Amino acid sequence: MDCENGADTSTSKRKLCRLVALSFALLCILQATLNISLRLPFYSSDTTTTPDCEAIIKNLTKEEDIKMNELARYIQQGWIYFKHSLYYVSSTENTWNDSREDCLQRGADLVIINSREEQNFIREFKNRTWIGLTDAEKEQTWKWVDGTTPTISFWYIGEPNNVDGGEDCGEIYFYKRENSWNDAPCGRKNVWICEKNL
Ligand SMILES: *[C@@H]1O[C@H](CO)[C@@H](O)[C@H](O)[C@H]1NC(C)=O
Ligand SMILES: *[C@@H]1O[C@H](CO)[C@@H](O)[C@H](O)[C@H]1NC(C)=O
Ligand SMILES: *[C@@H]1O[C@H](CO)[C@@H](O)[C@H](O)[C@H]1NC(C)=O
Ligand SMILES: [Ca+2]
Ligand SMILES: [Ca+2]
Ligand SMILES: [Ca+2]
Repeated sequence: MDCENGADTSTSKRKLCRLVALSFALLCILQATLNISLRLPFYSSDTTTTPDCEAIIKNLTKEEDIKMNELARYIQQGWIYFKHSLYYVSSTENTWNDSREDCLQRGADLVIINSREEQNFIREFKNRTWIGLTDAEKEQTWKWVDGTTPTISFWYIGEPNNVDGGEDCGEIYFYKRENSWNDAPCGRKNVWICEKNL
């Protein structure tokens, strides 16, 4: 990977190149730790361009090496990698607040859904799950746990409906449908999903 030299001196290009290198390294670690053979669609037809995992890992800077070790640890603990984030699905159920607290203690936060792809990825877990969405601060003003307003949303028809004035926490309820979000009482106990951005 020709990251450092050539005409590409602009920072964003270099950043992108670094990101690609890190993604390769991550795949290498996935391959090593899970002992699986990843068949990358864009490499399968041309084996000569398959990244040399050992060489790439040896070439990582110290900072990147620490980062990769951290990633490997998350993956060994059962986190799942998808599009530059790691996801953790709880094996127990808890209230929205306690679920969020668990995510924070894991160095993450409740999942923030930023795209249709991510929404459909989360639905694949096929469970009723808390997401990082709440209108507890101001009724009907929905905010993600990072304080942002949703740019894309997937409410089920008729939701959010704030039943009995007591539904301030977002969940994936009707996961069989793309539009699957519901507002539920925060004290309900659900499975939860944490997301750690990389
Ligand atoms: C590792 O770094 C050296 C020196 O920067 C470079 O020549 C080589 O191509 C790199 N190897 C890989 C696999 O990135
Ligand atoms: C949903 O979560 C509950 C609670 O952990 C679990 O018992 C159940 O098996 C899960 N369902 C699926 C489809 O994973
Ligand atoms: C959740 O936590 C917030 C802040 O820590 C608190 O203000 C709120 O009362 C809690 N809600 C519930 C339902 O426990
Ligand atoms: Ca996200
Ligand atoms: Ca509400
Ligand atoms: Ca509702």
